[in-house]
Formats: sequence, C-alpha cells, structure tokens
Amino acid sequence: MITEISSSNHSYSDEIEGLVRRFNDTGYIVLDDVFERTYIDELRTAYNLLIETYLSDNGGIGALDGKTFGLKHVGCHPALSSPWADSQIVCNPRADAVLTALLGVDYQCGYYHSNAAYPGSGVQGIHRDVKPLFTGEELNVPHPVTSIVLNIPLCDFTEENGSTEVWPGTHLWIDRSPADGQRLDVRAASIPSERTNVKAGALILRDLRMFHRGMPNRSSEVRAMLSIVYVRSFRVTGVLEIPQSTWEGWPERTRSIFRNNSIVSDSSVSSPYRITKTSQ
Ligand SMILES: O=C(O)CCC(=O)C(=O)O
Repeated sequence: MITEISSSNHSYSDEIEGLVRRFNDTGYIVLDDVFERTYIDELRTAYNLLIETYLSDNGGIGALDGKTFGLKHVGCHPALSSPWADSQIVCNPRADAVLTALLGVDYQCGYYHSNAAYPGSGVQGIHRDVKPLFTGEELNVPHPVTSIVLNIPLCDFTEENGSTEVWPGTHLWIDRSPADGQRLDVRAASIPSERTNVKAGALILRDLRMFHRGMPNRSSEVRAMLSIVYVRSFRVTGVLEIPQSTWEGWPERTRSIFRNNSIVSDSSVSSPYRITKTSQ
C-alpha cells in the first residue's frame, strides 16, 4: 500500500518508482484504500440510478441484447457534472502522480465511460481496448505506454460478481502478423490470467493494450466501475462536453488534463449521461 501523495508532489519518489515498475512489468496496478467506502457507496447509489435511467431510455436491458459487448454488459458515459466530475475522481492525486510518471505531466483526458455487468452477464471475448501503435513489421519491440484506463470499482469486485480478468504482460505483446491481432484468445491461453478482485475504495490503472475481458456476474447485484481514459499528449482523444460550472469549479491541474475538450453552458447539458454513438 502506498502512503498519501499530495497533489502538488509529482516527484519521482520511491513509491511511485515501484508502482511504475510494476505497471510497466505487468500492465496494471491496484491502489487500495484511495476512497472512503461511504463515498463509493454514494457513487454506487447514484450510478445505479444513472444506468437504470440510461437503460429505460433505451428500452430496457433486454432491448440491448446483441448490441453491447457481451450479454448484459452495458455502460454509459456519465455527464461531467456532480458527482462524476468530482476532482478526486477525474484528477485523483494518487492516480495523477502515477499517470504523470507513466504518461508525462502533459497527459490528457477525453473519454469517460462506465462498465456495468448485470446479474446473469456473459463472458466477453478476450480483447484489447487499443492496439499497439505499430504493427510488428513496423516495430518489433513494444513501445512505452500511451493510454491508460482508470477504473474505479463501485462495489467490492469478486469472482462471483464478475471482476475483470486480465493477462499480465500482454500489454507488451506485439502482433507479428495482422492475424495475430485476431487471435488474442489463442495467444492468451499460453499464460496465466488474474482476476481484479479488489475492495470498494480501490482504483485500478491498466494499460489499454492489455488483454482482458468482462466476466459473468453470478451475484444478485450490478457490478459496476467508472472507466476514465488518460493518454499521452500527442494522442487524439474524443471531445467531452464540460459544463461551465464544472470547469469553473475545477482546480488548475484538473483543467489542464481536460484542456482539449469543449466547455458548454450548463443549460445545454440536459441528460444525466452523454448521448454519443459510442454509448453501449
Ligand atoms: O466490465 C469489465 O470488467 C470489462 C469491460 C470491458 O472490457 C469492455 O466492455 O470493453
């Protein structure tokens, strides 16, 4: 467990160095006890309302069968207002210290999603969220990390409720041929996987190249997490709509991470989730 890191301290401390090494070796890290459980409980209550609103606006979960990535795996893009735009979520000091070390101080964010595995969810195909920047023919060694997802679990993650399955080390696997990119399941079978079994209050940082999949939820409660993507400054991101009041309430560091997005009037944000073509 790491000790507190103040938001103004981006020094390459021993703790950060250890986390960076583990991230670079395995493709992900877990920071425990970042958030109070009561805070996560409040977020979970708000999220359950948000995703239920999203589902009912889209005809219910049954209407999304076959349209999302895996049976009863759904998600929406929370609007950047309270509580989703809270700086301790979008620019968490402990995550910021590690992200700065991994992506450079000028990293940015333009993508904010969430993943919910409903009771009875199926198993997703093994996938990457992004491919390596180069094919194996162009570059036959892995490149440094360029994009990272911050997952904030909104409940304890267990094997029963479908904690994400990950394949450590696969973030460094290159595709020697285009066909390699199409057979991640075959390639993954050669190494052991891990489950991200963490307590509510933890956060997970994962290289988007890492092989992973959402798993069946055999419990009776929704298993959900926030999924916020941070990238090196040169990577193109989506464009988020940030309500004026959110922008004005953010400290300078948070604004700098969200600098390439669009600030809009509060009144133009009428839905609790963002309506985009990529909503699942
Ligand atoms: O929900 C999860 O555990 C993983 C979700 C995921 O990887 C996806 O939907 O692409």
